[in-house]
Amino acid sequence: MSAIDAVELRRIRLPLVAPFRTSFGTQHERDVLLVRVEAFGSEGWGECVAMSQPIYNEEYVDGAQDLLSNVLVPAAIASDLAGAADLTRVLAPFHGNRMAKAALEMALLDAELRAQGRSFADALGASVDRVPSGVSVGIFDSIGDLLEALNNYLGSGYRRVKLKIEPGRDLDVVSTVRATFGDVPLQVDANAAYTIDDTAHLAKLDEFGLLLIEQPFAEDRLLDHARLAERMDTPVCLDESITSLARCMDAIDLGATQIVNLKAGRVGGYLAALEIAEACAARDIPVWCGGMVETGLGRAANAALAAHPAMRLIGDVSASSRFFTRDIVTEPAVLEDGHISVPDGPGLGVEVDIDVIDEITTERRLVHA
Ligand code: NPG
Repeated sequence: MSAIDAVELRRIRLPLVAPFRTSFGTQHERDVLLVRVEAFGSEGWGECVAMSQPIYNEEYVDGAQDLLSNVLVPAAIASDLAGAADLTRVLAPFHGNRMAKAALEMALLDAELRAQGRSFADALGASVDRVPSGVSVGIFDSIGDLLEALNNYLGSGYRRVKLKIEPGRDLDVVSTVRATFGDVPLQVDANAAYTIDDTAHLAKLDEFGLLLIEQPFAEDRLLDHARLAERMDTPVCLDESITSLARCMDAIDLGATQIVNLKAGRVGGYLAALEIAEACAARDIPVWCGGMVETGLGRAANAALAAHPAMRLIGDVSASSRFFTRDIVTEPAVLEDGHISVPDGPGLGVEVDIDVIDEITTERRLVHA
């Protein structure tokens, strides 16, 4: 008998409060694949962080949905799965597609932990009950609009700012933000928009006292990142390049990353993320929790991960209102005193608002055991 009774895949569309622009494109809404499982005698929800198109990494929602429906879910149902932690073994024959795998693992973990009356925070080794919140600010055409947005975020209490940069919108933007907001904790994210030829230009960012520069070069350019790190005082932090524990350890050993942005979806799930967090802590490499514009489900799980003691820098765990007017959970994450609370109820510790989900569902498929 399968540990999984049923899996439901739902596609929803959540409008964003404002367009979110990065060097790889502009998002106006979040197109999310939700996974609901009936397993281990309970129910659990997961969220796939892949984007509509393969512009952040190679995964995309249609692809994840197809793979989950036709390959991953049938394989998991047909397996002798012993628990959520066993999913990695069961899905090991299928290469890559970590965001798709992570979504199923998240739903199974939620179900299993609910059955045990245990929280994600407890399962992930969280050591605090709230985490300081950072905000990621997209690219703006007008510097005035950027400063106004930043002023609002800082006014509402965000503790750290991440600015998206791209060629032509970097030194001036950072310099103006520094001049306007003084020594606010600041970092930049390039989403792979530069090449090694931009090294001298990027090194000019050193004068602004940034916490880090995130992913300046393409995902597979580990050595180029190591070369940049030798030429810059600002710590280099990899995001897209960190796809697994092995890749992360290689990047550290090569000197390609002095700090790690950890995103559960990108590395295959919260359990793989925990392993990486622990390995980084053992090497004294600071880690922080990245964000992928998650719904209230992923936001709850990220808050739990961000509460791990290895998370030494402020992450992109923001209030739901940073991106959405309406969330799919009954108690969306709020910013209080610049912090987000770590849910402590069973599983994810948040409850879905099924009426909202029904209203914004664009596709639905149920796979029975
Ligand atoms: O706060 O959730 C958030 C967004 C943080 O900037 C952020 N995420 O490149 O890290 C990134 C970026 C991203 C968002 C990447 C969505 C991919 C999808």
